[in-house]
Amino acid sequence: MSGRDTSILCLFDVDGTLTLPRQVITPEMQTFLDKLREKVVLGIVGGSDYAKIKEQLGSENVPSGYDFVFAENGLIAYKDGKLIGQQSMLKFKGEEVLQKVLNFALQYMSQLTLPAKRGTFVEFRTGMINLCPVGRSCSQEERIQFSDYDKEHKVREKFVEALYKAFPDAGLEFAIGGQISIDVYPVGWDKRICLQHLEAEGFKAIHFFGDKTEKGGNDHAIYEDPRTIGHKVTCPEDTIKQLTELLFKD
Ligand code: M1P
Repeated sequence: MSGRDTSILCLFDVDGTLTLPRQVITPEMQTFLDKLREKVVLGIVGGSDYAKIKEQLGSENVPSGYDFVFAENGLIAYKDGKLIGQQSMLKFKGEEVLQKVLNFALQYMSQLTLPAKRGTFVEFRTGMINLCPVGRSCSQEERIQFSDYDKEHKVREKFVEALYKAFPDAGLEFAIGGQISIDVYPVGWDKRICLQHLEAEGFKAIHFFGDKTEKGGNDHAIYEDPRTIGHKVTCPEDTIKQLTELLFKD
Protein backbone atom coordinates (compact mmCIF):
# COMPACT_ATOMS: atom_id res chain seq x y z
CA MET A 1 0.00 0.00 0.00
CA SER A 2 2.75 2.43 -0.89
CA GLY A 3 1.71 5.96 -1.75
CA ARG A 4 -0.93 6.14 0.90
CA ASP A 5 -0.98 9.10 3.25
CA THR A 6 -0.48 7.58 6.71
CA SER A 7 -0.96 10.94 8.40
CA ILE A 8 -4.69 10.92 7.61
CA LEU A 9 -7.16 8.64 9.36
CA CYS A 10 -10.75 8.19 8.18
CA LEU A 11 -12.78 6.88 11.09
CA PHE A 12 -16.32 5.61 10.54
CA ASP A 13 -19.37 4.88 12.60
CA VAL A 14 -21.08 1.69 11.31
CA ASP A 15 -24.92 1.80 11.42
CA GLY A 16 -26.32 4.52 9.17
CA THR A 17 -22.82 5.50 8.00
CA LEU A 18 -21.26 2.43 6.36
CA THR A 19 -24.36 0.20 6.42
CA LEU A 20 -28.08 0.57 6.98
CA PRO A 21 -28.89 -0.06 10.67
CA ARG A 22 -27.86 -3.63 11.59
CA GLN A 23 -27.59 -4.59 7.89
CA VAL A 24 -24.55 -6.02 6.13
CA ILE A 25 -22.19 -3.87 4.08
CA THR A 26 -22.98 -3.61 0.36
CA PRO A 27 -20.39 -4.69 -2.26
CA GLU A 28 -20.32 -1.05 -3.49
CA MET A 29 -19.35 0.26 -0.05
CA GLN A 30 -16.77 -2.52 0.39
CA THR A 31 -15.13 -1.69 -2.94
CA PHE A 32 -15.13 1.99 -2.03
CA LEU A 33 -13.46 1.31 1.35
CA ASP A 34 -10.82 -0.95 -0.28
CA LYS A 35 -9.98 1.90 -2.65
CA LEU A 36 -9.95 4.40 0.20
CA ARG A 37 -7.51 2.27 2.21
CA GLU A 38 -5.01 2.62 -0.62
CA LYS A 39 -5.11 6.37 0.00
CA VAL A 40 -5.41 6.82 3.79
CA VAL A 41 -5.54 4.94 7.11
CA LEU A 42 -8.94 3.37 7.89
CA GLY A 43 -10.73 2.84 11.19
CA ILE A 44 -14.20 2.04 12.48
CA VAL A 45 -15.79 2.94 15.78
CA GLY A 46 -19.12 1.27 16.44
CA GLY A 47 -21.43 1.30 19.43
CA SER A 48 -22.21 -2.38 18.87
CA ASP A 49 -20.22 -5.26 20.25
CA TYR A 50 -17.44 -6.84 18.22
CA ALA A 51 -19.51 -9.83 17.09
CA LYS A 52 -22.18 -7.58 15.55
CA ILE A 53 -19.63 -5.36 13.81
CA LYS A 54 -18.03 -8.48 12.32
CA GLU A 55 -21.43 -9.77 11.23
CA GLN A 56 -22.21 -6.50 9.46
CA LEU A 57 -18.82 -5.74 7.89
CA GLY A 58 -17.90 -9.38 7.16
CA SER A 59 -15.53 -11.71 9.02
CA GLU A 60 -13.25 -11.62 5.96
CA ASN A 61 -12.82 -7.86 6.53
CA VAL A 62 -12.88 -7.47 10.32
CA PRO A 63 -10.41 -6.84 11.70
CA SER A 64 -7.90 -7.36 8.86
CA GLY A 65 -9.46 -4.92 6.36
CA TYR A 66 -9.09 -1.97 8.73
CA ASP A 67 -6.11 -0.44 10.48
CA PHE A 68 -8.21 0.20 13.59
CA VAL A 69 -11.40 -1.49 14.78
CA PHE A 70 -13.10 -0.06 17.86
CA ALA A 71 -16.15 -1.94 19.19
CA GLU A 72 -18.42 -0.75 22.02
CA ASN A 73 -17.27 2.84 21.40
CA GLY A 74 -13.59 1.84 21.63
CA LEU A 75 -13.74 -0.12 24.86
CA ILE A 76 -12.66 -3.07 22.77
CA ALA A 77 -9.81 -1.90 20.53
CA TYR A 78 -7.91 -3.59 17.69
CA LYS A 79 -4.92 -2.26 15.78
CA ASP A 80 -3.68 -4.17 12.71
CA GLY A 81 -5.86 -7.11 13.74
CA LYS A 82 -4.44 -7.32 17.27
CA LEU A 83 -6.39 -6.59 20.44
CA ILE A 84 -4.78 -3.53 22.07
CA GLY A 85 -7.35 -2.59 24.70
CA GLN A 86 -10.34 -3.88 26.62
CA GLN A 87 -12.20 -2.13 29.46
CA SER A 88 -14.93 -3.57 31.67
CA MET A 89 -17.83 -1.47 32.86
CA LEU A 90 -18.66 -4.02 35.54
CA LYS A 91 -15.19 -3.68 37.08
CA PHE A 92 -15.36 0.10 36.84
CA LYS A 93 -18.86 0.64 38.24
CA GLY A 94 -19.45 -2.41 40.40
CA GLU A 95 -22.34 -4.84 40.70
CA GLU A 96 -24.48 -2.80 43.08
CA VAL A 97 -24.96 0.28 40.90
CA LEU A 98 -25.44 -1.69 37.71
CA GLN A 99 -27.96 -4.01 39.30
CA LYS A 100 -30.01 -1.05 40.52
CA VAL A 101 -30.06 0.35 36.99
CA LEU A 102 -31.02 -3.03 35.52
CA ASN A 103 -33.82 -3.54 38.04
CA PHE A 104 -35.18 -0.08 37.31
CA ALA A 105 -34.92 -0.57 33.54
CA LEU A 106 -36.58 -3.99 33.56
CA GLN A 107 -39.41 -2.66 35.70
CA TYR A 108 -39.81 0.41 33.46
CA MET A 109 -39.88 -1.70 30.28
CA SER A 110 -42.39 -4.09 31.86
CA GLN A 111 -44.86 -1.19 32.07
CA LEU A 112 -44.65 -0.36 28.36
CA THR A 113 -47.23 -1.48 25.87
CA LEU A 114 -45.73 -1.48 22.37
CA PRO A 115 -46.81 -2.74 18.93
CA ALA A 116 -44.63 -5.82 19.59
CA LYS A 117 -42.43 -7.15 22.40
CA ARG A 118 -39.91 -9.93 21.85
CA GLY A 119 -36.90 -11.17 23.81
CA THR A 120 -33.52 -9.94 25.12
CA PHE A 121 -34.45 -6.62 26.66
CA VAL A 122 -31.03 -6.24 28.27
CA GLU A 123 -27.71 -7.05 26.62
CA PHE A 124 -24.86 -6.94 29.11
CA ARG A 125 -21.66 -6.20 27.18
CA THR A 126 -18.08 -5.71 28.31
CA GLY A 127 -18.08 -1.94 28.08
CA MET A 128 -21.78 -1.04 28.12
CA ILE A 129 -25.31 -2.22 28.77
CA ASN A 130 -27.82 -2.09 25.93
CA LEU A 131 -31.49 -1.66 26.88
CA CYS A 132 -34.05 -2.54 24.25
CA PRO A 133 -37.82 -2.05 24.89
CA VAL A 134 -38.91 -4.12 21.86
CA GLY A 135 -36.32 -6.82 22.58
CA ARG A 136 -33.16 -7.43 20.53
CA SER A 137 -34.56 -10.68 19.12
CA CYS A 138 -37.23 -8.79 17.14
CA SER A 139 -37.44 -9.33 13.39
CA GLN A 140 -36.32 -6.68 10.89
CA GLU A 141 -39.99 -5.82 10.30
CA GLU A 142 -40.61 -5.42 14.05
CA ARG A 143 -37.47 -3.28 14.32
CA ILE A 144 -38.81 -0.84 11.72
CA GLN A 145 -42.25 -0.94 13.34
CA PHE A 146 -40.74 -0.02 16.74
CA SER A 147 -38.55 2.68 15.21
CA ASP A 148 -41.60 4.33 13.58
CA TYR A 149 -43.62 3.99 16.79
CA ASP A 150 -40.71 5.48 18.75
CA LYS A 151 -40.51 8.50 16.43
CA GLU A 152 -44.15 9.23 17.16
CA HIS A 153 -44.37 8.29 20.85
CA LYS A 154 -40.80 9.13 22.00
CA VAL A 155 -40.53 5.85 23.92
CA ARG A 156 -36.75 6.00 24.20
CA GLU A 157 -36.58 9.74 24.88
CA LYS A 158 -38.96 9.30 27.83
CA PHE A 159 -37.06 6.21 29.00
CA VAL A 160 -33.77 8.15 28.95
CA GLU A 161 -35.39 11.00 30.91
CA ALA A 162 -36.66 8.53 33.51
CA LEU A 163 -33.21 6.91 33.80
CA TYR A 164 -31.48 10.25 34.36
CA LYS A 165 -34.13 11.20 36.91
CA ALA A 166 -33.70 7.93 38.80
CA PHE A 167 -29.87 7.92 38.64
CA PRO A 168 -28.71 11.54 38.56
CA ASP A 169 -25.44 10.85 40.36
CA ALA A 170 -24.55 7.38 39.13
CA GLY A 171 -21.94 8.72 36.72
CA LEU A 172 -23.69 6.96 33.85
CA GLU A 173 -24.70 8.13 30.40
CA PHE A 174 -27.88 6.94 28.74
CA ALA A 175 -27.59 7.41 24.97
CA ILE A 176 -29.92 6.74 22.07
CA GLY A 177 -27.39 4.99 19.85
CA GLY A 178 -29.18 3.06 17.17
CA GLN A 179 -32.72 2.42 16.01
CA ILE A 180 -34.37 0.49 18.84
CA SER A 181 -32.24 0.68 21.97
CA ILE A 182 -30.42 2.77 24.59
CA ASP A 183 -26.74 2.40 25.47
CA VAL A 184 -25.68 2.77 29.12
CA TYR A 185 -22.04 3.43 29.97
CA PRO A 186 -19.91 5.42 32.43
CA VAL A 187 -19.73 9.17 31.74
CA GLY A 188 -17.02 9.81 29.18
CA TRP A 189 -17.05 6.26 27.80
CA ASP A 190 -18.63 7.50 24.57
CA LYS A 191 -16.92 7.19 21.19
CA ARG A 192 -14.23 9.69 22.25
CA ILE A 193 -12.75 6.84 24.28
CA CYS A 194 -11.26 5.39 21.11
CA LEU A 195 -9.16 8.55 20.62
CA GLN A 196 -6.90 7.55 23.51
CA HIS A 197 -5.60 4.71 21.31
CA LEU A 198 -4.88 7.14 18.48
CA GLU A 199 -3.03 9.86 20.37
CA ALA A 200 0.41 8.27 20.04
CA GLU A 201 -0.09 7.68 16.31
CA GLY A 202 0.45 11.37 15.54
CA PHE A 203 -2.20 11.69 12.82
CA LYS A 204 -2.26 15.08 11.12
CA ALA A 205 -6.02 14.73 10.61
CA ILE A 206 -8.67 12.37 11.95
CA HIS A 207 -11.81 12.62 9.83
CA PHE A 208 -14.82 11.17 11.66
CA PHE A 209 -17.97 10.24 9.73
CA GLY A 210 -21.22 9.56 11.60
CA ASP A 211 -24.98 9.96 11.29
CA LYS A 212 -26.07 10.36 14.94
CA THR A 213 -24.18 13.60 15.44
CA GLU A 214 -26.98 15.60 17.07
CA LYS A 215 -27.03 16.11 20.87
CA GLY A 216 -28.08 12.85 22.56
CA GLY A 217 -26.84 10.75 19.62
CA ASN A 218 -23.90 8.39 20.08
CA ASP A 219 -21.74 10.16 17.45
CA HIS A 220 -22.21 13.61 18.99
CA ALA A 221 -19.25 13.76 21.37
CA ILE A 222 -16.60 12.49 18.94
CA TYR A 223 -18.06 14.58 16.10
CA GLU A 224 -17.69 17.74 18.21
CA ASP A 225 -14.31 16.80 19.69
CA PRO A 226 -11.51 19.18 18.67
CA ARG A 227 -9.24 16.20 17.96
CA THR A 228 -11.41 15.16 15.01
CA ILE A 229 -12.79 16.78 11.89
CA GLY A 230 -16.45 15.82 12.09
CA HIS A 231 -18.56 14.96 9.04
CA LYS A 232 -22.29 14.43 9.39
CA VAL A 233 -23.72 11.96 6.90
CA THR A 234 -27.31 11.01 6.21
CA CYS A 235 -26.79 7.45 4.89
CA PRO A 236 -24.04 5.18 3.43
CA GLU A 237 -24.46 6.71 -0.06
CA ASP A 238 -23.87 10.14 1.46
CA THR A 239 -20.67 8.86 3.10
CA ILE A 240 -19.35 7.81 -0.32
CA LYS A 241 -20.44 11.13 -1.82
CA GLN A 242 -18.77 13.27 0.84
CA LEU A 243 -15.54 11.26 0.77
CA THR A 244 -15.37 11.38 -2.99
CA GLU A 245 -15.55 15.18 -2.75
CA LEU A 246 -12.94 15.24 -0.01
CA LEU A 247 -10.33 12.77 -1.22
CA PHE A 248 -11.00 11.64 -4.75
CA LYS A 249 -11.45 14.98 -6.48
CA ASP A 250 -8.45 15.99 -8.59
O1 M1P B 1 -25.52 2.10 15.76
C1 M1P B 1 -24.93 1.63 16.92
C2 M1P B 1 -25.95 0.94 17.79
O2 M1P B 1 -26.35 -0.26 17.17
C3 M1P B 1 -27.29 -0.99 17.86
O3 M1P B 1 -28.44 -0.20 18.03
P1 M1P B 1 -29.95 -0.63 17.64
O4 M1P B 1 -30.04 -2.10 17.76
O5 M1P B 1 -30.76 0.15 18.60
O6 M1P B 1 -30.15 -0.15 16.22
C4 M1P B 1 -26.79 -1.36 19.24
O7 M1P B 1 -25.78 -2.32 19.11
C5 M1P B 1 -26.29 -0.14 19.97
O8 M1P B 1 -25.61 -0.54 21.14
C6 M1P B 1 -25.33 0.64 19.13
O9 M1P B 1 -25.01 1.85 19.78
